[in-house]
Amino acid sequence: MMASPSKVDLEYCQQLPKVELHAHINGSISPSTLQKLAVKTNSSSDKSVKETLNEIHRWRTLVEKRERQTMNGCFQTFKLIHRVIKDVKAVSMVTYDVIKEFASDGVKYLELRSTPRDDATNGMTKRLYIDAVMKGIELCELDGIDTIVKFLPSIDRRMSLEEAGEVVSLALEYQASTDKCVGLDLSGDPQFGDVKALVPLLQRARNHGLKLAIHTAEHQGCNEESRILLGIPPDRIGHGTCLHPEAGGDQDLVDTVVRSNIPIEMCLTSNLIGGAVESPASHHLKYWMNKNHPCVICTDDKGVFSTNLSEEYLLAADTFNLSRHDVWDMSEGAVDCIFGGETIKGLLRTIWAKEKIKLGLGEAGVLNGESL
Ligand code: 6MZ
Repeated sequence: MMASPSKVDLEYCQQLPKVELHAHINGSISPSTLQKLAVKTNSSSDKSVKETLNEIHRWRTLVEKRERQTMNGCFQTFKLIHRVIKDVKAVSMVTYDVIKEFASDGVKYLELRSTPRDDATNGMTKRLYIDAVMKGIELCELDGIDTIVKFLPSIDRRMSLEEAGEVVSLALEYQASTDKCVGLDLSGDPQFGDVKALVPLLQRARNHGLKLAIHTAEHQGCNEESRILLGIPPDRIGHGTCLHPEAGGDQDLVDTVVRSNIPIEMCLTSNLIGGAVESPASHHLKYWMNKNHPCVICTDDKGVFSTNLSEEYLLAADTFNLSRHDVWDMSEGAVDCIFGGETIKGLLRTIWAKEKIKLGLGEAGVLNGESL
C-alpha cells in the first residue's frame, strides 16, 4: 500500500521549522561530542574518564533499543556526564555542538538550560561556567549558525539555599548585561530537595523579570509540592506528567494550570525511557491537547534519550494520529511560548509564514490542494 501523501513522516518533521524550549545542555550531548572527548582522553590516557565514557556508551546502547530504564538510571547518567564535562573548555564545546545539532534538525529558536557548576580541581566556578555557555553560543553566532539561542541557568533541587541564591544572582546579572539570559529553570532529581524553601528565591527572580520554567509533577505523589510551585506561578511547566487526576494529580492543579494558561513542555521519549508513563498512548500530551491547552514538544535530553526534536514530533504524530496540519499548528504554537520577547516572536512568525509556503501547506488544512 502506498503511504498517504499527507501522512506525517520523518522528512516532514525534519523540514518543519521548530522551537525547542526544554533542552538540558549536558543531557543533550551527542555520541560524536563524546567521541571527541574520548579522543582527547586517549591522548592523555586518563583511565577513569575512559571508563566513564564507556559507561555512558553502555547506557546509550540500551536506550537506542528503546529499553525502558528508571529515573534513577537517568540521574546516574547525568552524573557520569558531569564527570567528563568538568572544565570550561568542555562546557563551551558541548554547548557549541548541541546548538549546531539542533540547528541541523531545523530548530530556528532554541532555549538551552544548564546547571552552573563549581569544579575546584579545574578552576571552574558557576560564573565561569555561565561564561563558557555564553562563549559556545557566541561562537555559533560567529559561525553563522542560523538559530536564535537563549539561555536559562538551572537551579538543581538538591542545591543548598546559598547555592541556589548564587544561581539567581548570576542569572539576574547576566540578564542585565546580555540579551541571552532570559529565565531560570528549576530541575534535578524530583525525589530530592525541599522546593518550598526555594520559592522566595524563585519569586525574587520573577519579580525582576526572569521567566520561570519549572519542572513539576514528573512523578506521582507530589501534589502538594506542585500546588506550592504553581502558586508562584511559573511561566512554563516542565513535564507536568502527573498533574491531572487520572495520573494521580488533582483537579485543582489542572484548574490552576488552565486558568493561568501555563504552557507545558512535553518530552515523550524522556518520560517513556524514565518510566514516568507506561506507553506512548498513555502520555499526558493527549489529555492537555484535548483541552486545547498550549503544549510544546521538546527533547529534554536528546543525548541521554537518543532522540531529536523531529523524532519527538513524529512520535507524537504517530501515537495520536496527528495530521500534517496538526503538527504544523504545534510547531507554530510553540512560538507563543518562548521567553525571548515580542520582537523575536514577530521574527519567528515571519520565518514560519515563509516555511509554510515552502512546505506546500496552503490555506489551513490544505496541502498541495488536497484536504488533510
Ligand atoms: C529533572 C533533569 C531532567 O544542567 O548539567 N535534568 N531534571 N528531570 C529530568 N528529566 C529526565 N533531565 C535533566 O544537564 C543535566 C541536568 O539537568 C537536569 C538534572 O539536574 C541533570 O543533572 P545540565 O546541563
